[in-house]
Amino acid sequence: QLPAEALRVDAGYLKDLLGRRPRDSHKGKSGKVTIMGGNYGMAGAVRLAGEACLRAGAGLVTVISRPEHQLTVNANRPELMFWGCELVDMEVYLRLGWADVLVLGPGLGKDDWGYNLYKAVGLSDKPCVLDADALNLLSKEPCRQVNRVLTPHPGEAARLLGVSTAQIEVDRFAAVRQLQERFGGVVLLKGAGTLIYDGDSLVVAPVGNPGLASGGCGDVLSGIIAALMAQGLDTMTATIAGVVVHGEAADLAALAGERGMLASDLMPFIRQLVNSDLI
Ligand code: NPW
Ligand code: AMP
Ligand code: MG
Repeated sequence: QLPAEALRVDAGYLKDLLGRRPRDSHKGKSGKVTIMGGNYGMAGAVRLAGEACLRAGAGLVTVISRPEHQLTVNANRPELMFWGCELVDMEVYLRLGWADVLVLGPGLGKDDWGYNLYKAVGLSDKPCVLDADALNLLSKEPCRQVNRVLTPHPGEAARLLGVSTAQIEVDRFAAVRQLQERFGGVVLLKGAGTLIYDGDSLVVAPVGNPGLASGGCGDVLSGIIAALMAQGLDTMTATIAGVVVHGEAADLAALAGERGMLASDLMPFIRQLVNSDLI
């Protein structure tokens, strides 16, 4: 049952949203994003988030990951900048200062390396997107923050609220409200019929398709949202638009079949959609 106050969005939401780049634009003006994660075995997660971030229009994207992951992150994607971080020290804080927007979580893992990056982001006042393992860390050290987007799937939402995944799914509207009340900012509850709530507006985005039910698709979404924030959209608008771009890209990719669709298959369509208000 859709609450009366819920706003449904679809591809029409992208109309007149980004506009044409000014003639005098340059990479520094198109938004700088730093994406952190990619612990052992999960370098692909930050590679996917980084590539999606570039395709959604960010001017400069830096990935901070394990040093041994540089080749994986940059293979066939040399446009991504990379900083290999072994120890989380003062240099990390300086590098966070460079970015307009931070993403923490894709493939971050649960060890001290990930935890130290989580603490560094917590001390920064930058707008950020927290996804994946950053949400698992947040569930252990809860804190409220305004300038932040949380992107849990139902399993992560369950950890954040200390309930089962089934309890989240039985009333997704209640879950997204509770998450926002407890943690602040913009909360995006993933799944078929994504919900977005900022404490004021409740948005339902029935976009995308089951082709998205494969590894890496959520990592792509976090990169898209960060790119839109870095291009000047406020956190709520960027989150809604990001979900729409992601879902519509999935529908275009699924023309070749939902089964076997890969997160990487979304990339060319992300570019098409962030330019779609110009067509
Ligand atoms: P169940 O089984 O139903 O109780 P995890 P993860 C639930 C990285 N990745 N509806 C479901 O629970 C990520 O970025 C790296 C209902 C499921 O078993 C993370 O850092 C990749 N339930 C890390 O891996 C590609 C749902 O949550 C459980 C649901 C772990 O992330 C893959 C899984 O959650 C991946 O992105 C839904 N729609 N969705 C790479 N190439 O490097 C999820 N659940 O344990 O947090 O594991 O999401 O795979
Ligand atoms: P993650 O679980 O973090 O990899 O994120 C998966 C992404 O795919 C989220 O944006 C989900 O909303 C989306 N997704 C997964 N399954 C479906 C589905 N059956 N229909 C629509 N979107 C889905
Ligand atoms: Mg995920």
